[in-house]
Amino acid sequence: MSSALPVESIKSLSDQHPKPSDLHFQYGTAGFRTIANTLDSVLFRVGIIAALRSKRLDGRTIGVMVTASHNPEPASSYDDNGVKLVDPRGEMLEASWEVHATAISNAPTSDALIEVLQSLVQTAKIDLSKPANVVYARDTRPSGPALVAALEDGFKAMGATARDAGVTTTPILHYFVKAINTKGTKYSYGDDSEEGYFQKLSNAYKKLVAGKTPQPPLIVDCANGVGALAGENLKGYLGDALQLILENTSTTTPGALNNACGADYVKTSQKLPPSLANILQPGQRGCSLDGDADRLIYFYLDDRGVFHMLDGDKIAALVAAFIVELVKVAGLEDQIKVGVVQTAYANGASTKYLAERLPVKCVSTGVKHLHHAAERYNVGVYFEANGHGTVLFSQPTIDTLAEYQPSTPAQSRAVEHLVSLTELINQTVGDALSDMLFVEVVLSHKSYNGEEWDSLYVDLPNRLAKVSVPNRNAFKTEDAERRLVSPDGLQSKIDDLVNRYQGGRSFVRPSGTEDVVRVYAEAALRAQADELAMRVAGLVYDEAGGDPASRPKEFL
Ligand code: G16
Repeated sequence: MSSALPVESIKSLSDQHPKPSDLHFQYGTAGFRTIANTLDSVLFRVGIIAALRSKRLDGRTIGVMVTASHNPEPASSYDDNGVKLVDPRGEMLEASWEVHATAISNAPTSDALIEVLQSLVQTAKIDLSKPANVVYARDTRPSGPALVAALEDGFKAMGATARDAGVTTTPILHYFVKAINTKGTKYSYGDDSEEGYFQKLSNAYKKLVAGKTPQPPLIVDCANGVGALAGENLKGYLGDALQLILENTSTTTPGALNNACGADYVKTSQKLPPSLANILQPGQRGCSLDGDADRLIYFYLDDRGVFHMLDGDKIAALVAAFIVELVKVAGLEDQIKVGVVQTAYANGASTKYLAERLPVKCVSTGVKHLHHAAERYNVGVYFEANGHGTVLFSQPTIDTLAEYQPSTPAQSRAVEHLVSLTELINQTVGDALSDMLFVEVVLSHKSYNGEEWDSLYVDLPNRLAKVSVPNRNAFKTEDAERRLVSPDGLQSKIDDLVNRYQGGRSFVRPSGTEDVVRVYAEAALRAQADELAMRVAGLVYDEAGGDPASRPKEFL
């Protein structure tokens, strides 16, 4: 193996993937994400970055996922796509490499690219004689295959050994990365195949619900995305243990992905996907995945047919309380401390409910922030209100569970359940299918229907809005994104508005995945939450210097 960069092969392939001169790329909250037909050079370069990252980590396998998750896929050339890198334990790319990825993606020419790469090799002390191993996958977007071809050219340029995991969900790709890197060790995460993943989840689920009355069938809105394929697979492994009714499974219909369906639609519009209107019956549970199946939102219709949403906050409350109870029954309260991590989007009522029972921490939006904060607890439960989340069991906690000698049958059952939960939960990243099974386990143990789960606490009415602005980077935040530091003076105007609403709370932050600024507001009454959101959005619009002619009417 050569110990120098393969300059000629990088150059000649890079010339086939030129960077558009007028664009600036940024590795953000969810990797690179923008209009698909501008991403060719980015994908090629991500192939190179993945290979270098693997070499830097002694040849450990790095993951690459091509997806734009919940973003729309209009049937036009303006559909979004994206790509993100996964580090060896299945977690998001280390922050310092996000900066390298951004610099590499913006080198204007092939020669400039070589220069940036050379400098990275030096500063990051990369031993180029090490092997490079990568595993990659994509979601169902039509733009995926061409982008994957560019990515493969990046691997080829570096001589990396790359395994194609095909079309699969983001969480399955994360699972693969961890499974490959722990293979044959005492920390083996599971077999590095889809079969291994589905077996692991379904076996754990079956153990956890053994002896319980089977749950009524569950309607699953697959967002017309890759979750439909994984859901179909999972159904087969679950057999009679849980009946899944998969809806919105049109993975090949142009423009159908995330369109009026999926977790983001349900969370943002607070409505049932119209496609489920004649399917979901009063009293029945349903849930929505997003386009790459890493988010989950539940819902139900009450007796009067009124829609109720059970979002990431409600999931956190349900599962955290269940884990705390198991730890207590097991007699491990003193050794295993459970904590919860949320973001500013968490409903104020959920934070109050959780904080009365557990330590709760608020961090900035973005899985990496939540994941790292959750790692500080023995058992860290993290969920974003948008339905992205998971539970992390620290290695010492897993060891404690393995070594513990229960003294009663009840203790022993509780420990067995906790061990099964460590198998059921995809601890690498939020996983809609794994989370869905976890929720079903808790509902089954507690004999809760949707309404009983919902009654754990009452959500404060809230509203999300987004505002298109000429430059979202002009918006800078502090205090876990709860306050703006720029544009100058805007936060005090928001404070003045918020003070006029009973139970009012609102914040503004630039999105990391879309070219917009997001606005969140909550208040004691629904009409007030809506009004506050619209008024704050109006302030944002004015402050950002948007064209008055395009000022949205409802903001006036
Ligand atoms: C990604 C991130 C999430 C984040 C979401 C929206 O989700 O992984 O942590 O909440 O984007 O981020 P923003 O408000 O900055 O656009 P996904 O499901 O799109 O990968």
